Parts: sequence; structure tokens; C-alpha cells
Amino acid sequence: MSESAYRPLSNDDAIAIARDITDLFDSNDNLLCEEIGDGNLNFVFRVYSVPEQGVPTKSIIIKQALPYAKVVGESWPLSLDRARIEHEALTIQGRLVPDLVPQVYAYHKDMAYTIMEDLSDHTIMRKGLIEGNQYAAFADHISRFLANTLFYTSDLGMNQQDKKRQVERFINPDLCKITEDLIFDDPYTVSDNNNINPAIMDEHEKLCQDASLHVEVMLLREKFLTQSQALLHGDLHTGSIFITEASTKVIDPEFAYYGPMGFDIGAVFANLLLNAASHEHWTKDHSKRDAKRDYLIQTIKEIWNLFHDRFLQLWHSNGVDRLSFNPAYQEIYMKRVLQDAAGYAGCKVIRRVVGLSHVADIDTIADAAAKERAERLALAIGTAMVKRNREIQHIDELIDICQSAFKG
Ligand code: SR1
Ligand code: MG
Repeated sequence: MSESAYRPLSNDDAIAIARDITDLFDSNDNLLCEEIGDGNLNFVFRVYSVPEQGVPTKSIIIKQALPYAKVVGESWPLSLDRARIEHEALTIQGRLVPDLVPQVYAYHKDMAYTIMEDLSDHTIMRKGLIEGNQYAAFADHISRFLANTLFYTSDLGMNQQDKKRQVERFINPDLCKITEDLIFDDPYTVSDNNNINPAIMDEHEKLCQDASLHVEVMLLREKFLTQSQALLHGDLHTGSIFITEASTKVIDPEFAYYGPMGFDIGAVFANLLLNAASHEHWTKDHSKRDAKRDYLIQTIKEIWNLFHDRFLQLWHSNGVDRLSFNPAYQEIYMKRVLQDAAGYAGCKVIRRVVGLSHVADIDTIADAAAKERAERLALAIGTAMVKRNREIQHIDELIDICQSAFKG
């Protein structure tokens, strides 16, 4: 990447690019642009035509990587190569699950931007869940995303020499370092990165002093550092998912790298659990709170069961490794993925409560006492999932751990 050819785009640049590069707009379309990025790292420009009578608006998204983490500032430099990684991951996902990712129109290497489909007709799933919406097709969609992307990029589903070359293309040191620090390190120590509600300082003390918790976090961290099992999305939280009743689109795979499958599955579980914990604000209507939690927990179970069956189905029909069809091996393999999913889910829940970059599900709870209860609850769930991950033999046991934590 020639960094000298790079400059951050202005709104006018984005409009000019949209006119030049895509054939979506007519030369006489009146185009407007807004920078709508609310994430931690990038610029996101939405370029759209002013609707005229009888002509609906047309629009695209231009996502540009900045050479530093937007959430912190220039003191936290980040490689622009993540834009290439995101584009290549989107391309692979687009081949494997075309209906579940945005369509990509163009990519510019030096300027580190990708032009893609505008999904403004969808809602960010985190927002939808905070508003109390339920999405009946989500478990089906996300389990297919996980099964297809993880199976076909692993040694089970692709040529193993090609896979090694692919691992090399997805070495993503800067963004993996963010994960290694923010998820597997900072929450368990005193760090300037942490952001802790003063009311739960006692909980953070416990996180810092719990040696048996640290053993499990270190084992999960070790696997994150060393296991190139499949191409991960790498940051599959509900802010990386656009959704409607009928459609799910997974965006933002800039953290993509070859790692343990359970990390992506655990990210989905964690964000459903964080939302479940946030319903502590239903102080006057516990049946509403419990119904929302039941839906979220049942969704976790459904995602796992659908993922499990789909993954095995792909293995049977398209597996490339002869000895791997041994049923006893397959059972151990799937059990390990489930255990990893539980452990990583726990780590991800914990980091969103005490680390850098919280979730709106909990942070927007207006009542201080309800927010504190939600945070303590999330930490209880997260800690139990991490500590017990290696005991779990079946999805029902994972569900029991969550349900026991909710009951207190
Ligand atoms: C400095 S980036 C903080 C977080 O934002 C991303 O979405 C990842 O989750 C990362 O950990
Ligand atoms: Mg993101």
C-alpha cells in the first residue's frame, strides 16, 4: 500500500467518486453525501441522489479506513491494509453466502476504500434488539453464514495448500492486537483502556484477582493467537449486522483473520446475552423482561443447533479430508467448537462491561440502579461461561449456565 497516495475523503470527494466509479447515478442526478460512520475505526459516507418526482432515491456506501482508530485518535495508529482484508473477506463471503452480505461495487487499494450496497432499508440489529424487536429468520440466516463461511475456509472444506496461502493473505496483526488487548488482557488488569462504572469497581477487583478465570482466559487467548482453523469475520457483534424481518446482512469484516471458529459463534452469543442482561430496566414488568430473555436464549440454542446440523451436512457432502469423516472425530470437533463458542462469548460479554467500547444495550439504560444490575448480571454470565467452557458437552448445558446466571 502506498500510504503517500492516501488521503481522507471529504464529502465532495465521495460524491465525485460515486459519479466516476459507479454507473448507478446519471450525470444530471443531484447527489448529496453524509458521513454516517458511528463505529470505532472508519469513515462511512452515504452518497444518495435527491429524490425527484416519480424517481426514488439511489444510494451507495463508501467505507474508508483511517490510518488510526477513530475512537481513540491519531495516538493509536492502524494499518490501512485492513481495507484490503475487509474487501477480500467480503468477496469470499459474497461467494459463499451472497444473500447475507452487502454487494461490493469497487475497491481502491491506495485510498483504502470500498464502495458497496447501501443497506439503509435495514436496521442495525443492536438498535432493533434495544427497541425490543424479534427477528424470526435470524437464527436460520446467521447459522448459514457461520456454517458456510467457517466450513469452506477450513481444512475440512478447502484444499489445504490453498488454505495456507489464504492464511497468509489474512494475517491481520493490528486488528488482532486490538482483540488480544481489549478482550483477553485489559479487562483482567488495571488499564487506561478500561471504562468501568464506579458502582461496579468491586466486580473489576474480582476479575483482576480470579486466578482460575485467568487460566481459562489464557487458554482462549492462546487459541486465538495460534489456531488457524477458519477465516473468521472477527468482530461479529450485533452492530455488524443489518437486519429486517426477512433479510440479514453481515457487514464490516475488517477484523477478519484465520482463527478459531468458536470466536465468531461466541461473538453472536455474547451480543444476544448482553441484550438479555440489559432488560433489567423492566423493573415494573418482570414477565416482559423474562419473555425477552427467553427469546434471546432460545435464539442462541437455535443458532447452535442449526449451525451444528448445517456444518455436519457440508462436511458429509463436501468434506475434502478422507479420515475426517470418522463420526467420533466429528463429535469431538463439534464439541470443541461449542466449548470455544461458550468461552469466547464469556470473554466478549466481560469486555463490553469493563473494557474499551461498551454496548449501547447496557450503556443507554437511564436508570443507574438498573444499569448497575445489568452490568453485574452480564459479568456473572460472562464469568460463568468462561470458567465452565471446557465442561460443556451439549448446547443445553450452555443454556443452563445462562439461565442459572439470570436466576441469580
Ligand atoms: C479500538 S476498536 C474497539 C472495538 O471496536 C470494534 O468493533 C471491535 O469490537 C473493537 O474491539
Ligand atoms: Mg466494525
